[in-house]
Amino acid sequence: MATDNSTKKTYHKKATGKALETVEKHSSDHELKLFGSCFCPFVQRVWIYLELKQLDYQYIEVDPYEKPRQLLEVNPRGLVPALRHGDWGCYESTVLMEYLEDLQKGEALLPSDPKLRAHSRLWSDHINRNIVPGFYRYLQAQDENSQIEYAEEFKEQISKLVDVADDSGPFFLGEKPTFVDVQMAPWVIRLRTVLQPYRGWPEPEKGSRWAKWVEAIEQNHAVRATTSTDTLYNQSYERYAENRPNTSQVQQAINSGRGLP
Ligand SMILES: N[C@@H](CCC(=O)N[C@@H](CS)C(=O)NCC(=O)O)C(=O)O
Repeated sequence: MATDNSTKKTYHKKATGKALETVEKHSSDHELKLFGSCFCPFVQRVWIYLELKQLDYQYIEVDPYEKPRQLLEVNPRGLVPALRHGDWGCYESTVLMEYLEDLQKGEALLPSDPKLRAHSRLWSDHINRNIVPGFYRYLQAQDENSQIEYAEEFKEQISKLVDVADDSGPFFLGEKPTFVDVQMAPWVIRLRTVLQPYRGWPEPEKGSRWAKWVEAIEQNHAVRATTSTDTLYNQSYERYAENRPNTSQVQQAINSGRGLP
């Protein structure tokens, strides 16, 4: 029997809420261009970075599954985020954050002490290697036993990060958000808007260090300025929650046990 896809939700192609206001503020032509997609957490990292540093830039919404020419010119792999700066371009969210840092404009988001910089890079690597794939593995799991198993693994990877965060916080290194907070923030937003409705992800335990961190991230002005309404994420991630075939390169990498693109 043919499947009825008429009630299925798919990804949004236009930001909503505060993120839309920010898109509109940054629609004029500028030599620094961020090619992004409103639902994408990797894009949101770079977008938060630009907002925290209060840099001038142009935001250009693209559909990464249609792969328009202007995206492919910067990133032949056709993934967002991609950044064009004058006649030069680059991609990969973590690399782009480092590039923006190296411009030495706006507030520094990597600490100046070499040891603290290494600490930040080490835990940023943990987020990319363990937390991000753990999120998708858990969300894409369809049977209950795997969901329980992957929920546990995901929680353990988050706990490792929280255990090495500054004791009083509220952010990873203390009072202000820095590199690691930005690496993590888009997935924190998607815990409440995606994992909670689809997988029953719990609210952080009241009074815990984790609760303090989540609240600080959710309230941060740059995070808010780049966040759409809850419905946008909820609907955009139904594809992952149902593990729908051909959802994305990330989804396929998880299904085949490969590293993320
Ligand atoms: N490792 C990349 C991942 C970027 C990524 O997977 N972006 C998704 C959107 S959230 C994409 O462009 N998908 C297009 C596709 O799957 O073809 C990064 O950190 O920038």
